[in-house]
Amino acid sequence: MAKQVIKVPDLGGADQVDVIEIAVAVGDTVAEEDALIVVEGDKASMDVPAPVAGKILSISVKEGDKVSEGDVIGEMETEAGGEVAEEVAQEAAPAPAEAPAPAPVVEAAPAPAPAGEETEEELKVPDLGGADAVDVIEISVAAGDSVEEGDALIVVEGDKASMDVPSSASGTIVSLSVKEGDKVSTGDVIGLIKTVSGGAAPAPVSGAAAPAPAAAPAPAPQAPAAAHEPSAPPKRDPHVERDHTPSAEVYAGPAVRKLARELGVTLNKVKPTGPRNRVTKDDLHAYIKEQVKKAESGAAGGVGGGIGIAPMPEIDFSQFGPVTTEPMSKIHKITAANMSRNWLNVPHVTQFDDADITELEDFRKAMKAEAEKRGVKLTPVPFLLKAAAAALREVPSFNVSLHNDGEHIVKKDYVHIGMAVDTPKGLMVPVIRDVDKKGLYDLAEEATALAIAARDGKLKPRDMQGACFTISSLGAIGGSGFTPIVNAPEVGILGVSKLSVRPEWNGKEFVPRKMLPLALSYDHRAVNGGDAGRFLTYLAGVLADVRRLLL
Ligand code: CAO
Repeated sequence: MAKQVIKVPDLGGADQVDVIEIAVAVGDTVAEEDALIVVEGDKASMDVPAPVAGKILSISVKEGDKVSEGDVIGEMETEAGGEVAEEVAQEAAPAPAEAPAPAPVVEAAPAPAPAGEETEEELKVPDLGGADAVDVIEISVAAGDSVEEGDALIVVEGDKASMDVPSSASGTIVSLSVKEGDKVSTGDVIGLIKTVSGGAAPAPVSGAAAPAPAAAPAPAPQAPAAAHEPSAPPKRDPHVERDHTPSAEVYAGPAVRKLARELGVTLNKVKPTGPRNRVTKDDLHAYIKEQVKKAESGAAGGVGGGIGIAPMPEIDFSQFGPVTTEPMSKIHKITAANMSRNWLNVPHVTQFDDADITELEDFRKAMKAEAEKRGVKLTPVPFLLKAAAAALREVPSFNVSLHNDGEHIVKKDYVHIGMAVDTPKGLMVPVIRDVDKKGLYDLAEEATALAIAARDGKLKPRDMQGACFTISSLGAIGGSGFTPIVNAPEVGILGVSKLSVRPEWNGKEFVPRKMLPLALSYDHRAVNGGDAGRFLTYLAGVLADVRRLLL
């Protein structure tokens, strides 16, 4: 048994790469080539494999650290002698000066074009660090795209690493010769790029792979793809099949990792569908879509879990006393979803006022007998409907809906008003059409019929559609005020509470008056406070003197 110091091997010229994953723990037994850590540079991520089999004694790096070639990763207990760490460095290090230089892809370079002249040149796969026939797993550009030198063209993947293949020049992509799923090797043509010459020859892709002028000296021996840190896996044969566990749990290319970081997604939560359980960009998009959907349904009807909203904890209420759990009615569930949606989407403001309905009540009582003869119950509700209709005509900015495109307002030239009805199955809001054109008796009759239909469960969907505004009257039940929730896409709702007789100052003395508490909630995106003030003042004025309806 010997203790071995494990060091970061040659990173293909890359320096200060991020440790994005620690794939082992102290005490783990690993086979030679098992991933110890995963590092990521600007263009590629790669596993750093164990140089020998053994047991992890210590780990000197952690996620987020930056490492370079030769940095100590940790220590291993191995069967072998003490030379292993050195061997790794030898094996992975750049070829010594006297060693044969890596065979460069030498091609005749185009003669330097005069400044400003457009030329087309081939984009080729650079030195892949000995890898051959690697998979094209992503095409990052399309014909017509403008790219800068160094921008990723495609992402390729071998057995041990994935890497971006960067553009060797700045220009416009003319065509692509590869597609996802193809296999490419060093020197294969990726496509054509149109460049505008500044008078100098295009920059080489890399010392080893870029076309070099025929007359130019052979590039100095160096690690593969040094210009594209760390685009090549270590020289240790990266194509030997080996177990990726546990790093395989999050197996993704650098572009996907980058996107995941930008979106704040933890990659191991994403279901991989790519080859060898690779997380693809599509997987990431599917995950985000799913999360958004979840968040929306949480916001719409669930009990929390919307974007940025902590979900409600699950509580076992039986620990506090006896409970029974019953299913919610369909109406209750729909109401809950709508309320959440409206509460979260609509910036609410609620304005309050009291309408002096002393005279209205006198008139209503005076007309009660006549109404009954007609088979109609004259409550305050028909008066409220009529007054709201008049206010909607008077202040038309309340008779609108916000268009879904966020850029238009839909103005309505009809006045349909919803009336909240409390039913044993839940809240229902039937709609009375053309309220502005109907008389009080008709409204009273229709309101009663709709309330009965709602309580009997006989409303049809159409009976509950098309309202411009809603009235929610809790007057018969009680309470001195409440803040109703706007029933979007309407932009206003009137909450009516129980009238009370109060001493009001008439300029000379306090006199008893019947005051009706009103609360007007409105969507502040559609309606401004001034209009809301005018609307409620006008409505209260109509209720205070119903003769105004005649004007
Ligand atoms: N103050 C004092 N008394 C009032 C009143 C008020 N604001 N509004 C109504 N009343 C009186 C009525 O005059 C009637 O008394 P009389 O029989 O002596 O005339 C009594 O209360 C009962 O009225 P009603 O309920 O039969 O009829 P209505 O027209 O007042 O209301 C309806 C109809 C459908 C609006 C009502 O029955 C209802 O369901 N209200 C609940 C609405 C609701 O749930 N809103 C909350 C929505 S958000 O959760």
